[in-house]
Amino acid sequence: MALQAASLVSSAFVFPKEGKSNASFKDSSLFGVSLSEHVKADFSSCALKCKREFNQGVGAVRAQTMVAAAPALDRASSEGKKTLRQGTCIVTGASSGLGLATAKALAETGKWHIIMACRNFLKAERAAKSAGIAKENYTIMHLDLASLDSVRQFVDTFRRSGRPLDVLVCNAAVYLPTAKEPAFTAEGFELSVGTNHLGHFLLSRLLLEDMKKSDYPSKRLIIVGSITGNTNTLAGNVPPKANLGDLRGLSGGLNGLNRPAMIDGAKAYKDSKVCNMLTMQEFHRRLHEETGIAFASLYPGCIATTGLFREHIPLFRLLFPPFQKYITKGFVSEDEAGKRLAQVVSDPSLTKSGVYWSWNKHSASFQNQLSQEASDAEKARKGWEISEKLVGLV
Ligand code: NDP
Ligand code: PMR
Repeated sequence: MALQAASLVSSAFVFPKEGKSNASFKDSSLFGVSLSEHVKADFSSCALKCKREFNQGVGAVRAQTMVAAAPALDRASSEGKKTLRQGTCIVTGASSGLGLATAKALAETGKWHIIMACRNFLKAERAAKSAGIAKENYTIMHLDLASLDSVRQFVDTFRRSGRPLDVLVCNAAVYLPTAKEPAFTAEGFELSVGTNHLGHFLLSRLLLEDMKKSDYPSKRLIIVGSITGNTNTLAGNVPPKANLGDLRGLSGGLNGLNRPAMIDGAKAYKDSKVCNMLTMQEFHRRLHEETGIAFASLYPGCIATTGLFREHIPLFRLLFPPFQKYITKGFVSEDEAGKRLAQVVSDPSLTKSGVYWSWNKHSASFQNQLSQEASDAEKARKGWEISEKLVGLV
């Protein structure tokens, strides 16, 4: 059953015309050039490892204390002026890279309490300490997006903390470009789509109820996208290209048909980013008016030094940062990218809903254009409905 579900998802994000790249995981590639016989990681133990870390995390999570929710606007007694209470922002995958830098940037303002939603509690604690985030400005809660049980448990733990939820940032992701065999989530979904899209889909759908209850004046739900999922860009045209096709794999899969043996790791990542960007827009269409929540996605720039590339071959990790710095000029530091995402969380000028934010070479934000596929309203609707079945919401 689980394996069947896995193939349902992987097949969903495969386009029939690109069948050859779906037949198996491709050789390792460096800047799009195929390289074989390099060191390959064994991903099959990943889901088990996540599960172990999940169990370790639960004890720590139970140690969280209850916090009474304050109204969003306090009347400052002396001047009679209204002041905004500290907001609560959940950031998934805040133990490294963009998520950590965002947590740091938000915490430094003193305006935010960050819930660092992480699969590895100890790593997150060390990361928060070494980033110099003040203790009173963050709480670590265990979340393994590769397990829907863990997602539900996280929501439960968060609710028991008594904090209001003002902003949710769906940031965590895995990228498995060199895998020869597919890896799976606890429920048997392909690991990158399962983690990056389905885990976040369930999380954000459940936490929407909490956000609705918050009285914070500028509530936002942000799902991190990427340029490589957008085929209207040069970066998005580096093979294998993102392509969800007509979602027939997913719908066919629901009936137990259409099960490919393998999927392509890099394509699965890019497809998962398309799903992230489509989900944001579908949220906007269905729920912005009713809830007032601003739904947004973004491409923060190429943060070529993060852990995202940890499974890539060493030569790629060596050359990718200078390639992005000096050739494409798309490079941004983790700090700069963190400030960008922090703007989407709290900048008063970035309140528009349904937007995919990007930054120009002067680091000024602008509303960017998504590719045709990543802005396909019908695909967004269909993907939403299929995803809610897969994660057990309907
Ligand atoms: P990192 O690998 O540094 O960070 C990813 C985070 O996700 C880590 O904290 C990781 O946890 C966490 N994570 C992975 N799997 C799970 C899981 N199952 N449950 C919970 N958390 C998990 O990469 P980046 O900072 O680069 O990536 C952050 C976001 O930015 C992603 O959405 C990525 O797609 C996006 N992005 C990145 C770009 C880049 O150039 N780097 C460009 C465009 C978008 P752990 O620390 O335990 O491994
Ligand atoms: Mg790219 C033109 C600019 C540009 C930008 C902004 C990126 C971003 N890339 C660009 C161009 C190119 N890349 C070109 C011309 C090539 C072929 C030589 C190229 C190759 C390449 C590879 C092999 N690029 C990559 C890879 C990866 O493995 C990364 C990836 O696709 O991860 C999914 C990647 C990326 N390039 C980017 C960005 C932001 C990434 C990684 C992260 C992501 O999309 O989330």
